[in-house]
Amino acid sequence: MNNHTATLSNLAAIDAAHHLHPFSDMGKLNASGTRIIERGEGVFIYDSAGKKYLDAFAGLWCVNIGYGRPEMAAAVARQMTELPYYNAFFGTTTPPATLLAQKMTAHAGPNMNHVFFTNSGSEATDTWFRMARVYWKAQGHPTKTHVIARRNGYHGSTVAGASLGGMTWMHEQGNLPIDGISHIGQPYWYAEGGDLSPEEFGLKAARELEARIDELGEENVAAFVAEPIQGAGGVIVPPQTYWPEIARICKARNILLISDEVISGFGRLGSWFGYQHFGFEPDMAPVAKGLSSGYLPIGGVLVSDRVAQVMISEVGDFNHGFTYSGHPVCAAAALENLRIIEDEGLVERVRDDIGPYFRKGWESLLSHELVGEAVSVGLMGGLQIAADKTIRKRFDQPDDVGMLVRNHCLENGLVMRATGDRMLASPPLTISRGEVDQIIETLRKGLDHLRDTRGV
Ligand code: PXG
Repeated sequence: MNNHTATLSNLAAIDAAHHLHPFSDMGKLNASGTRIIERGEGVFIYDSAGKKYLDAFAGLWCVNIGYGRPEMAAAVARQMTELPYYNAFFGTTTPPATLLAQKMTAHAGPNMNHVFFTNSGSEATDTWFRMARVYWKAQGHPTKTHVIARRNGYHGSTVAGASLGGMTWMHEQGNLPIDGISHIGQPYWYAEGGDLSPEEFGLKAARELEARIDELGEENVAAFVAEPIQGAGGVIVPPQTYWPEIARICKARNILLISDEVISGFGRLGSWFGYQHFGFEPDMAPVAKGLSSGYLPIGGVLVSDRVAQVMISEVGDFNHGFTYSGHPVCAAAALENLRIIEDEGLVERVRDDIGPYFRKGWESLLSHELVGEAVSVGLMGGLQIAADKTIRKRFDQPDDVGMLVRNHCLENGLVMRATGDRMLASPPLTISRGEVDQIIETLRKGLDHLRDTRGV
């Protein structure tokens, strides 16, 4: 055994001794041991025991072009050799950063022509949060500072990100949310729609925004933020009436509309951005994940002409930025990733071919007695587990049922994500039809396992 294999065989112990993981109960994790992922190819990943998994979650909603692309490695190596780092602070830029800003905005619609670069989605959240307040102050409205977000939304893990997110179990750690942020309800018809039709409930959920703005006073509200489809919250697809009404309210009350595109950007919904799928125009849009398919960390905020014009002509210095804003190697990776998405027509493929195929398979699970709802847009799917689907009754221990299905899938070589009693899928955009079939069949067996275990 050479030193390398000796270290590998010992990796779980080293990990338990030294590595604090994100969003994890470290006591439990150290006791059970971490799974070590060593290699990826296409939609598959391989662990240190050689076990192969179909990754129906694309890493963490991000590996849009699939694993193991040699073109990505080559692009990164080229840039590393040419110029591994330079900043964008003191009147300088690098070719990849500038070209990436051009390429991103080319897909973002006629009114979205600027980008501010960050390293992550959380930093993108902090960036638009500050920019929104700076924008209103420069416009002569210094009191317009309050930001409205939604319960069960997710916008990151920094102080502003976790505050804007609507996860109360995150707020409990670190005295959050910070001042100037409040939350309205989510458009989760299955759980909260009662006797209303989805369309009626969509309007009702949207009008909570109007009521909150009026309560706070329009002169005190800077912005509203939402994910086009809640991701971490459970792939909750809003009723059709929701987004048009939200867009109307933001316009009527003169507040900025922020579309969090960290998951929905770069093809996942069969459009370049989620707002294009739903047909509205945001004022700013944070992005990350699929921008580089996760090969290197990079994010940013797409900024509309309305906001950019004020930032450029009226603000002077915007005192905000990161050492690695527009990092040339990460930007080179993102450029190559976007080239692949364009050249392989992955956005159109999701919209016209594999997305509809996935939806057909996903909806076939509705025949299962424990499936109350199976919704998808493009390659983003949410499946509601129900104790009695005839009356939309959920299990008493939602986290347990989701985890049971998830673990069964994992044992059978499929990585899925469970949020409570919803199963989430978000595979690479390159997935084949046969691989989609494999997701559906393994998930169906996981649901059978839940039925048999629960004696339903
Ligand atoms: N906005 C959205 C909509 C996200 O999904 C972020 C912002 C923050 O991005 P960064 O790059 O800072 O993580 C995210 C991230 C999960 C899970 O369990 C989801 C995310 C992150 C971690 C876990 O579904 N999304």
